[in-house]
Amino acid sequence: MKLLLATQNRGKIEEISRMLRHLNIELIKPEEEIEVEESGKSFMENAYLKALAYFKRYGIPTLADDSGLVVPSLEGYPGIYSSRFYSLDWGGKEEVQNSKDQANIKKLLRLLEGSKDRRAYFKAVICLMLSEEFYIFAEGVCHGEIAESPRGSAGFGYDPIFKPLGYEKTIAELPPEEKDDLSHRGKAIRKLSHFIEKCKHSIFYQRAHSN
Ligand code: ITT
Repeated sequence: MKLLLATQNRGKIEEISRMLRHLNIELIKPEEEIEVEESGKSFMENAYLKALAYFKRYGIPTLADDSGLVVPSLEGYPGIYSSRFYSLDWGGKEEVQNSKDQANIKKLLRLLEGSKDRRAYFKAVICLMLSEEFYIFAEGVCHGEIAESPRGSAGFGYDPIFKPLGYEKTIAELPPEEKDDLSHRGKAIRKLSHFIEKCKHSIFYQRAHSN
């Protein structure tokens, strides 16, 4: 079975590949960037839009992840805008100096300066599309709080400022496998991996008959 990972985010590719390694399926990384207008109002809608765009281009089972960091004291921002939070007018734009991730982090810390309520959660919705008519979703959430300053170098995105519930360390200070155990993406992927395992042979069967 081939499974296309419908994302341009290298951090996601690394994590999802690691978590599906045991299934022994061929994971395909997109060769070209497909422009997807993430016009949905929820993680679920955007995960669907990404899966559909890549499925239409490649025609093989496709897995898309839409995810982000939700901060209740900031009206839920960055939320579905997490990857381009730095560029939003909401909260004031942040200039990109080194990387977009760093600009996002800088903006979030600025907006939370002096704030006592630093609760936050990561959410991931994953869409597995087997055909344009047959697709399923799984979601995962990871609760925690925003640290006062960035620490650690593992992971990507907001990991250096996110402390999972019960941890003093940020996710970027944890080994990758520990992130997988507790992360939003890990939880969502584990819900789906049983399904992928069960259907991987029926997909071979369908493909053999369609050729
Ligand atoms: P694709 O759309 O190509 O998958 P993207 O990075 O734009 O890549 P999203 O629109 O889903 O993906 O935005 C997700 C953003 O949320 C991501 O860029 C990070 O800023 C943040 N994020 C999601 N999961 C994260 C994680 O595990 N650790 C840190 N930040 C995360």
